[in-house]
Amino acid sequence: MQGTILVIGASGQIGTELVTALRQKWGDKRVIAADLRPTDQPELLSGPYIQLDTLDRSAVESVIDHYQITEVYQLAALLSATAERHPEKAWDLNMNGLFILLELCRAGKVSKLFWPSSIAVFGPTSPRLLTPQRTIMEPTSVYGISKQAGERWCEYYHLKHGVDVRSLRYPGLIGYRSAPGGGTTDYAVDIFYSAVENDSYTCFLSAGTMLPMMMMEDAIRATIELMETPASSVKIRSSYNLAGMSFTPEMIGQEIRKHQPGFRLDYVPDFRQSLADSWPDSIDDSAARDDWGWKPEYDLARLTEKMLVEIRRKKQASGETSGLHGA
Ligand code: NAD
Ligand code: AKB
Repeated sequence: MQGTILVIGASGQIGTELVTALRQKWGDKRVIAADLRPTDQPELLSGPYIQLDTLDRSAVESVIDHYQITEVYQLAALLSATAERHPEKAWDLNMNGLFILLELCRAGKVSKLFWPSSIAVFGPTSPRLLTPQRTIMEPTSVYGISKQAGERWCEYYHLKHGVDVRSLRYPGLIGYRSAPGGGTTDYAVDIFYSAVENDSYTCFLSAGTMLPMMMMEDAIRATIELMETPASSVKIRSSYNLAGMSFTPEMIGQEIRKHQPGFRLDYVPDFRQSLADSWPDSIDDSAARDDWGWKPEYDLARLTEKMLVEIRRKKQASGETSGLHGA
């Protein structure tokens, strides 16, 4: 990679981890982290961090010029649950945030763009099991509609203008370094914090809701691997299906009980249930495997162990820190 990278939406769940991984690879100064919000997170402040509204085209362009940006990761979006509450804002951010970047690529200001899609592009009429790369896609959520439209725009800009845009349909992402924001799959992160803190959890999805999921480390690796693939091998310019594992809340509960036998799981489904019910159970990601060698590393057992160990470690460290402050 030559030049400088800009990550927009850097303070979010994925951004925080992606900035860390990119800085480890390319150095702190070559990765510019940007978000609407200010931050006090040390991992984001290890290199340049700027406050930026991705919907302000001239501000985005100035940043690209100033830092001589060659690659952009556009992560700013409203996720599924928040988008249902704010449809207009979601459409504006999820669409125009992408559109501005596609236009800047077309104008030759940026040479490569990453934009994430989601399993939410599928809907109740898509095949639920091993949902294929190309199939019926009739999303019923505001978020899914915006992601599907975004995919079409990405492919259009590639075919019509030769824009080098790359995308993954992420499943629900699970990590311990950063908190999720406004998604339907967030329960699969919350459950681990609650298990460590309270040995119990009340889930907003029903016990048998099967969804595609992935450990954050796998998702970050997939993102960087896709961006490093030679352009000629990136055959899909809408977005690649990407799979890690599939499980239900009850299945994570059983896995947690292997480490905490007394763990209690209750269910009070809310409006997010209907979003989850419209999404696939599992994903066929053979195109990603064939085109650029994708292979996940984490299964549910490994993910559960890692989440519990790391959250306990974090809790212990913050307890030790607050003890020091209190002394
Ligand atoms: P997040 O909500 O945690 O982070 C989004 C970030 O964007 C936030 O820090 C927010 O402050 C920032 N932002 C919002 N409006 C902005 C604006 N106008 N200008 C600049 N920044 C702005 O989301 P995430 O989980 O990190 O997801 C990132 C991307 O990945 C999104 O496009 C999302 O749809 C996609 N995705 C995420 C998941 C997942 O499980 N986390 C799954 C599928 C797809
Ligand atoms: C959400 O639940 O909204 C996201 C996603 C699957 O896109 N995690």
